[in-house]
Amino acid sequence: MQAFLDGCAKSVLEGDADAAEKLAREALEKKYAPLDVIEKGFVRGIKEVGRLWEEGTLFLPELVMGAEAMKRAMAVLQPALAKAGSRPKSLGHVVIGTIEGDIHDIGKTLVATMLSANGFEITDLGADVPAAKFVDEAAAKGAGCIAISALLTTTMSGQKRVVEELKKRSLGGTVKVMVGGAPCSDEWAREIGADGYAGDAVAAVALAQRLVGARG
Ligand code: B1M
Repeated sequence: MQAFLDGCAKSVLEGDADAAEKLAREALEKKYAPLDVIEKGFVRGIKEVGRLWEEGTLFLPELVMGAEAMKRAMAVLQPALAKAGSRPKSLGHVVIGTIEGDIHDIGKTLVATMLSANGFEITDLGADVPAAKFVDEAAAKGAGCIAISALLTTTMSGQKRVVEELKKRSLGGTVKVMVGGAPCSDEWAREIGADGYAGDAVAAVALAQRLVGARG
């Protein structure tokens, strides 16, 4: 199994989308747990790409190719992930998206899939979403929670704007806010008045259950 996971990480590191897709299909054939293959294989690869890019060993085209490989693998694995945990009853409605100015959507989509697989109804607004749009959608859908992803230190302040927008419309407290993404933390969530922070997709499910799951 470890050699297989190493191969998954390598396919992303080398920006080889065909290999990544092939390995994702192989994982399904071998009945490996999709979340393990994503987190311990492909995500390890994309994190290494990010690290090498930051230290100047890789360049932007290679970062883009790594992301493409990652997305091709995710496209194969995400439906299986959603099916694996599918639950008939809705635990509550979550509006999710990546904040304005930020196009990173791989982690957000993984979180959305995991929430859906665990019984939450999801409205996924995609990436580069203005603060007001989160609030508009939550109000329109009667959502109990807004989940905001931010991967850039320059965009995370947008999460605060969502909290402020909720307060402005007297929805603060009624609609819970959870934040996530690499630059975020528990401390950041507290600082901006969000209801919680989750470090990965599994933690995001637990947090959503705590914040809104009990409401039914
Ligand atoms: Co960019 N990028 N990128 N990038 N990128 C980072 C984030 C960076 C850390 C790389 C680095 O320097 N090492 C850096 C940010 C530095 C900073 O702000 N301090 C960076 C930069 C600078 C940039 C650009 C500015 C580069 C440029 O153009 N000069 C540019 C920004 C464009 C923009 O958004 N306006 C850019 C572009 C890109 C690509 C398009 C090439 C591509 C994104 C493709 C896509 O998403 N469609 C990309 C990628 C792939 C990365 C890295 C390498 C990987 C991100 C990823 O997909 N990780 C990233 C480095 C890194 O994160 N180590 C990097 C895998 C994913 C499963 O993990 O998203 O962390 P993650 O999600 C996790 C958790 O964080 C959590 O759960 C997920 C699953 O476990 N989580 C949540 C996420 N959202 C959550 C929400 C929740 C709860 C949990 O509830 C609300």
